[in-house]
Amino acid sequence: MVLDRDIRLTILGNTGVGKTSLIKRLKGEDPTMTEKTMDIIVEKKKITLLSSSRQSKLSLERYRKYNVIAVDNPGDFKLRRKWRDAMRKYKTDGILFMLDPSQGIESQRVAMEDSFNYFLDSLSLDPDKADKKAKKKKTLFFFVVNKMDTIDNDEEKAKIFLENFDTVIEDYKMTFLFAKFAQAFISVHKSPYEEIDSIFEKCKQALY
Ligand SMILES: Nc1nc2c(ncn2[C@@H]2O[C@H](COP(=O)(O)OP(=O)(O)O)[C@@H](O)[C@H]2O)c(=O)[nH]1
Ligand SMILES: [Mg+2]
Repeated sequence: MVLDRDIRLTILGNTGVGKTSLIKRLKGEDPTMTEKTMDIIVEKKKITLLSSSRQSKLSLERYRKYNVIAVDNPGDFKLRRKWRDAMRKYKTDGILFMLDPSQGIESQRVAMEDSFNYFLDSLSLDPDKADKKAKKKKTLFFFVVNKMDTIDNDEEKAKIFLENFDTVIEDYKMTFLFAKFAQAFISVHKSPYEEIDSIFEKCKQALY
């Protein structure tokens, strides 16, 4: 009986949006001290999701543990070519794309476009083949607005900020027909553990 399941997530986004901090939080470490990420770093953490512990004692789900394999990436544009290798090597189940409302929109939109292209490249370097694979691929794109504390936790503001990325997200949807899409609004520094955990809960629900 296999009770453990993997959730393989690639964390992408412009530099400084909070990717490394999120992983630290996932691991239960102090997220306020991060160093610049210069290479792909794979972090693994076995977690029992909150939803599992709420299951009845008769349910297998109660005893299931999830191995979250979070692949951290550098955000600098010159290092983004590593994204393709990261996704290919660790066979990502989905992308957790982080956004920061205190940063400029344009550079983050470029990062989002880069993530689209490198994901396709990771499927095949032949563009036509990659498009075909993408059409059938079951995957998850999770857009996480971080640093909600910098906009007074105003979800309306965050939604208006996210609208700047609608056209790119629409392209994702038209290319990855079987993908699931989700969004969340958090502060890696300030959100309670349950809110951070709920991101991984949603990933689980989307993938299993
Ligand atoms: N105010 C605020 N700052 C944050 C939050 N999350 C991360 N940061 C800060 O943003 C900066 C970049 O974080 P880091 O995780 O290294 O970003 P990365 O380049 O995407 O890995 C650091 O100074 C973090 O302390 C947050 O929720 N709120
Ligand atoms: Mg980093």
